[in-house]
Amino acid sequence: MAYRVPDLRYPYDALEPHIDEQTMRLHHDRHHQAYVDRANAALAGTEWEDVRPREILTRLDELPVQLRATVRDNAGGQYNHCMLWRSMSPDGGGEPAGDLGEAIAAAFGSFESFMTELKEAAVGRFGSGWAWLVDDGSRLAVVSTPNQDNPISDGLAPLLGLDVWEHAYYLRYQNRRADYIDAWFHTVDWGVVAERYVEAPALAGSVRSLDR
Ligand code: MN3
Repeated sequence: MAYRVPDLRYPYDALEPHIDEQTMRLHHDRHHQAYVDRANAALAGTEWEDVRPREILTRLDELPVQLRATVRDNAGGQYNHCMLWRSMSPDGGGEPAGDLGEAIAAAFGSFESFMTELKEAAVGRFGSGWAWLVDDGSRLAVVSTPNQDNPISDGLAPLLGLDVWEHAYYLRYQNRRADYIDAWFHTVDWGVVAERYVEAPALAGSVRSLDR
């Protein structure tokens, strides 16, 4: 049951002008595929090859030490990018309503304050990594991670991830990471994020119950 790169649910050019077609092709077909290939090569023939990336990322300490760094980076790359493609949409943007909208307002004061905080975390991430909206089981927060680390390894349920590796934006935005982030907000599918929010308490609880 090797990992695979899922097809996009929209055409490569569907997120224009915010995210350009060439970036989507390279990011999805080449960069994501490379994480999948490296994860599969590392996991093949081990007792971990049928374990889903999400679970592996909560059990990194249990991996054989010679596999750990490679699997952390590349199972992380698989999980993070699968989340990313699903949480973007040509019909994205705006702001969330309902329970998620209320939870964001409760945690950050307003949706605008949340966007500011996520952007600051994303701009402030030195080098390559991600900024995240997470649920710790009781409240929402913004965190950032280096490389392909996912907050789930720290017991936090990831609701939305923003990729700030240069491969995510350099072709169109060059060094203007902040401009890319402003544009990316127009692609966020808040319906998908709201579904994750519904599942998050159980996820955060199950992560905590691993007692790590
Ligand atoms: Mn990426």
